[in-house]
Amino acid sequence: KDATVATPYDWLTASIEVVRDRIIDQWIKATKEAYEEKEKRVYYLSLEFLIGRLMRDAFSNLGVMETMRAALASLGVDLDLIAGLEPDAALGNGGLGRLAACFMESMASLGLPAHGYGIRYDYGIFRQVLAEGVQHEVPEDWLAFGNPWEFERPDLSCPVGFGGHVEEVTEEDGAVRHVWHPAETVTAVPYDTPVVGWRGRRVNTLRLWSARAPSPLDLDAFNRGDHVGATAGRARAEAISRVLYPSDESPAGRELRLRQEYFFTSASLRDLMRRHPDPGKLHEHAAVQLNDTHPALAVAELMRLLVDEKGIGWEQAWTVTRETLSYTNHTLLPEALETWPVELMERLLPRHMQIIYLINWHSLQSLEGPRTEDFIRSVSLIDETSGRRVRMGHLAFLGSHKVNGVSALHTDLMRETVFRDLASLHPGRIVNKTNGITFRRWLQQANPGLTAILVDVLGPGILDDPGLLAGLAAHEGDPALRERLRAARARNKIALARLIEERAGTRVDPSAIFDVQVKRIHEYKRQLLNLVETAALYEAIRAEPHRNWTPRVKIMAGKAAPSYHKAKLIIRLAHDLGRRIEEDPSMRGRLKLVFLPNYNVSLAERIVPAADLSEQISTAGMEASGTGNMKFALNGALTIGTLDGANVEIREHVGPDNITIFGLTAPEVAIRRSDPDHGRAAIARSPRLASALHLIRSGGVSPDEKGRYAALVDGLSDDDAFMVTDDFDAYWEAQRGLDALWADQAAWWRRSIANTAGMAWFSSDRTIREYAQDIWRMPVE
Ligand code: 26Q
Repeated sequence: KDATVATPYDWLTASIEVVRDRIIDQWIKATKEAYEEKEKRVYYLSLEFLIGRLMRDAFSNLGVMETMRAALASLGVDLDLIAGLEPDAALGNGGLGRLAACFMESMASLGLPAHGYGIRYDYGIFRQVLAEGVQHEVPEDWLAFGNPWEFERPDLSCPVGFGGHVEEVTEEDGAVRHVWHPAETVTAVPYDTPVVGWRGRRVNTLRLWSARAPSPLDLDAFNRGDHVGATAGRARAEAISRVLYPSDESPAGRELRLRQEYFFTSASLRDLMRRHPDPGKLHEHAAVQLNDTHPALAVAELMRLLVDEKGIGWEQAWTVTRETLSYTNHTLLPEALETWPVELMERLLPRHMQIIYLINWHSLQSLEGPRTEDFIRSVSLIDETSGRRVRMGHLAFLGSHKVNGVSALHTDLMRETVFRDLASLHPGRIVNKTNGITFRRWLQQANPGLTAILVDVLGPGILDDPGLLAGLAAHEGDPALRERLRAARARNKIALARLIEERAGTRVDPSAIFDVQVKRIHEYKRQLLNLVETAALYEAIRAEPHRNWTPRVKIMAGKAAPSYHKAKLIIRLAHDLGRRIEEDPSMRGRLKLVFLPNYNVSLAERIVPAADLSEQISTAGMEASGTGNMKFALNGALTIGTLDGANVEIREHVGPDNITIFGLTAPEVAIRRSDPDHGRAAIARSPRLASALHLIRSGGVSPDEKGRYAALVDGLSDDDAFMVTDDFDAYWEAQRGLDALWADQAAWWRRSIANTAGMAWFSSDRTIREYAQDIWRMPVE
């Protein structure tokens, strides 16, 4: 296009294509080197990659940001403006998907030969639109204007079968071979996206599969005049990669989901096996990491490929499979553990079901000594409690040489709960790999102001070695540094205030505490605890309007799963309570509550650097790790949180005086749960809690529908499974302690500095080094 007719979007595409062409040489080199040197490679299988925007990442990692900025400026184009037009690649729900994206960046930055495998969804996580606090889901058409980052590779397409039957063929030597005759075939077409490491160190590949019908058109049907039927097969096949399932933490047992899981697992395994010609030695050349149970069918599929298609004996195939695969668990919530009805599995994947039975038989066969019925039931691959279902976590566990938790606490709980009996049979299989985040995106790109100060104080080495951040501790009492940090934060807060005005239509005071809770909406994450405390604070300020209240802006954001009614009601409560506060003149300059719509990676990049306080208040024992907690602490926000997930380790690294911990511990939660009356008792003990709940329950924030929150509040007396009531008083006290701390800015900033200084260990580079050493058995610098 000529510059006179080019839109800003065209400039974006052009900028990406210019830089993209420089990536390709490096990219081809990396592919070739790995092939020639026969390096071991790692394959990260994940149904989610929540990468967000790619342009800033690629420009910054290649070191061409300033060159591009200047070049564009000379053409009259503002780089920041066009960067804001790039759509988020939002192919994930939350933490699990974002972790996969951070890992891809770290693997490239560490020079590891790595491939990500997933699905190229036409529609990523839905766009959240709020109408009077009610969430509506709108399709996220991220590919509408094309995607300059991806390369279609039709030459590498791969057929994936479904359904049909299994034939037993007896060979001349009497051996029985199984031949699966699928009733249906779908073609998996790969799309490759380059993943650029820091300083262009290495360019790896994210390969996402798109589903195509092998034959796009049934011409016979068309010629008969059946114009709809002629493309029906195509619609069915292509539905597989149409849309990401938006339920985080609670598997909706839908057939299409199982089809997605098998589709990408099968295509990925077959694709990677092409690269390693000797299947009997696959484990020496390939490490395959399963991101949760979503690709757990890899266990059965790899066995099928080795035994049925490559003719390898069962025992050897089982060794190769186990030595190749490893599995990361991300949750212990019982309702989130994936299981599939045997009947569905038999219909969709008949050969895999046979293999699963065989694996189970071998596993149960090898049990030694007398075992109780309960023990056998608990280690079986088949759950028989309500209909017969395949336990995908158990399948992934048995088929892996290492199974990891994502924080120290979560790993301990894995050993004690879901996998207790399996772990006793396979000691040493469960290991801990605490999550991390890429500092390139979450510090350097998201917070250039803070980064510049860190470079100035600690030297440019911090860009390459986060360990040097520890040097900041020596400056914790330096008033000049504190002032620079405060000014940088103030600029980020002003920018966020502007965004809040644009998107939520309300003005916030950048000099107030920015108190932030942003994450998926879930009962265990306890946004409700935050809202009840906000209601209590509202009442306290009303009761004593002339006291010197510390000004606070509570900022919340997050999506609710479309069918999760309670989560949607919590969003609505945030909206209603926020409005009530807004309408009350006595709250002005004291309290504000805003809920920002459509939380995503790009919004997180603007919120995190502007936060003073980070809310990490899940019911102890329920948040596997959390990674938002790390992003905030790295950027100098103080944390108020429970002893849950990675909060426990954050406390160890930043020091217990520099984090505000409150509430029941995981073992205390377990004990308290056994008292059926704990909720009612906690409310009776706390007049402040009772009053705040009454305000909400009686229509105090919803005068147009007084009963709107009745069931939500009553649930807290009857069955407060998430300990909102039990932790309320401790949370309130912790918050008031932070109010007092804010008044002593020197003390606040000493803590903030200690946070940034102590967070180096949470770099995903550290996490990936640990995976490489202990799980993948690959060399890394
Ligand atoms: C499963 C089956 C069917 C449909 C959907 C799902 C599904 C989808 C997404 C189940 C779970 C998820 C996502 C889980 C998740 O994000 N877990 C988070 O993982 C982070 C990275 O380890 C942790 O930090 C968080 O604590 C954990 O909640």
